[in-house]
Amino acid sequence: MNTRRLLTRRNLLLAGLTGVGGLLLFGRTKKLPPTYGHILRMGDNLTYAAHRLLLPGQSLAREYSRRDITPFPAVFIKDTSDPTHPMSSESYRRLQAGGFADWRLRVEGLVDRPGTYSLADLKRFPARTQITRHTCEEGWSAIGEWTGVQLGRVLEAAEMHPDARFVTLHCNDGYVDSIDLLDALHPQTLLAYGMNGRDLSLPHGAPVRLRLETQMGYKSMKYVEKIVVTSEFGGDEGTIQDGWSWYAGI
Ligand SMILES: Nc1nc2c(c(=O)[nH]1)N[C@H]1C(S)=C(S)[C@@H](COP(=O)(O)O)O[C@H]1N2
Ligand SMILES: [Mo]
Repeated sequence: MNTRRLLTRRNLLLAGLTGVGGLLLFGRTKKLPPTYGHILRMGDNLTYAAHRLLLPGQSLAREYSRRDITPFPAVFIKDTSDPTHPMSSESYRRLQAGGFADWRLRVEGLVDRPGTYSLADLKRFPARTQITRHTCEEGWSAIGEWTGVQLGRVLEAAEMHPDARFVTLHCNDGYVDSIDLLDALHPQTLLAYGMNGRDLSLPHGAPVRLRLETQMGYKSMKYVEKIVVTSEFGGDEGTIQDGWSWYAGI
């Protein structure tokens, strides 16, 4: 195949829904199982294996239409009385008042191009909008419209190393959690900056939150400010320590 055809094919793939993930995952998936087998708790491991077996590749979460959108209750906000919580913090409110112009997202770890992105930088990537159902482990669910950049595109720009396996996200309220590359590169996994046609609000995680449509609501991290690519399982501080399962596939 000549270079031109290769490039065309690559562009076509990138334009497609599964392009980013498909390209990057090729040749990587076979390296995944041993890591999980050793480190995950048995229950997680079984759920994980079952999902990966039943839903190979990148099956999409159901998408809804505009008329299905429900008013989104911002129910899961931990203790916002802590003055450092983004909902209460003076400096965070100043950041918001300035349209988050001074906000930055850091991408680092096992990447050739670590970097710092402004909100405007993220908005320069192609945007994706999807209407999906958020399901909280506490028993409520709601449908909302999300707009953002596919996490896979940002990871692609960062040029991950071949041994990359996990992506850990750090949030301004101290929440830290990780996902595997399959979920990170899933076409519906977004760094979302818009909700229901507006800028993401502070209760919902402004300026940027993760939308992870393949797992329960608590994995859709709000106030994301650092992304670290790793080869080892870790960054589970936000879930396993709280008694929640690391893998919460739906
Ligand atoms: N940084 C951060 N992200 C978070 C949480 C949180 O407390 N902090 N709560 C999680 C939980 S349990 C849920 S159900 C959703 C709630 O999202 P919403 O407030 O937009 O409805 O955010 C998730 N992401
Ligand atoms: Mo939740």
